[in-house]
Amino acid sequence: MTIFQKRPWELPERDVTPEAVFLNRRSFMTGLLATGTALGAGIAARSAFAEEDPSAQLYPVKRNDGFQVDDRPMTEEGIASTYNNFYEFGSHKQIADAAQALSIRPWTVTIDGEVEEAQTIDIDGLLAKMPLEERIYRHRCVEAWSMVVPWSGFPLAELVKLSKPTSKAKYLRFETFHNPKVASGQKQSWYPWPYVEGLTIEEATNDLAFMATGVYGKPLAKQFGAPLRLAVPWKYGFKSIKSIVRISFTSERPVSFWEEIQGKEYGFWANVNPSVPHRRWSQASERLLGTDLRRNTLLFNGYEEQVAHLYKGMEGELLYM
Ligand SMILES: Nc1nc2c(c(=O)[nH]1)N[C@H]1C(S)=C(S)[C@@H](COP(=O)(O)O)O[C@H]1N2
Ligand SMILES: [Mo]
Repeated sequence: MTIFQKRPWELPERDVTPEAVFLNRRSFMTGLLATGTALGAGIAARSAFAEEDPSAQLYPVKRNDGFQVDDRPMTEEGIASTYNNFYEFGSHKQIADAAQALSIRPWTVTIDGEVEEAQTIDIDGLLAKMPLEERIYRHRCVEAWSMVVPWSGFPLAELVKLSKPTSKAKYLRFETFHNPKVASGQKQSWYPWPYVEGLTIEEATNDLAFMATGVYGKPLAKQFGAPLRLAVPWKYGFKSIKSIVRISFTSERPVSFWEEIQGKEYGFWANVNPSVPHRRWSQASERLLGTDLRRNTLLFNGYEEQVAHLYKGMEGELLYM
């Protein structure tokens, strides 16, 4: 298979041009035909891994009807779980099989920085403590595709409470695992690994900010960012950092992975706004993953009512990139 090694920030572009979408699909189909057996093996391996997940018996969890999407259909699991962005496993969308190499037990999350006391929490201990629920969220990638996903997990605000931040804590800095031995993308030294993202403490304690631990009524499959990923649906998808190992409370605004690579295109705020184009393409509409439908993109991805107040008086900031 030919994989063109472009500079990372050029890659998304092929997804926003119709020709590129066609080419992508065709190469995906060709790839499927060519690797039929390997893919079959991958699916078998995936379900074996799923059975080993010690949190499997926690799911499905009760749906919170306060978080529904009624303007578009839910994305099929088979689509959402085979078209992913997870650069640790490759700068293309078909990373699901490669991601199975990630070991998700034991898994700990370290909480440090501006907190009363730093702590390292075991994921299963955390899951036992947190109020798990299911929420259906929109997800809008900066590359102008989108999906609707039923996440399971708990409000990030609960984890903030557990962390006991000091009065100096203004931001949360999230970090993904770093292990080039299993994640071959992390051997590519031009990326500033590990993947980092950040939120203000006001954003993190907003009701919509969610820590996903499951999806489609099961523990998160690895390609979704098992065992713990962020879901901040009013922001472009790259803010929703996967496979988190560390959360630091800081007084200074953290620099996120994409911001460090290409700050002119990917900023800290990254709130969805159809009328503010990316420097290289329009953000006015989006392709619904797994369909040929396009929809007009919504301000704050349809969550304006819940989050617009967070940005009052910040007109000077680059809120929408
Ligand atoms: N660690 C890490 N987190 C990540 C990414 C990544 O490459 N690495 N990609 C982001 C991007 S651009 C998107 S759109 C979503 C994709 O999530 P999905 O694959 O579950 O659809 O994950 C985000 N979180
Ligand atoms: Mo994305």
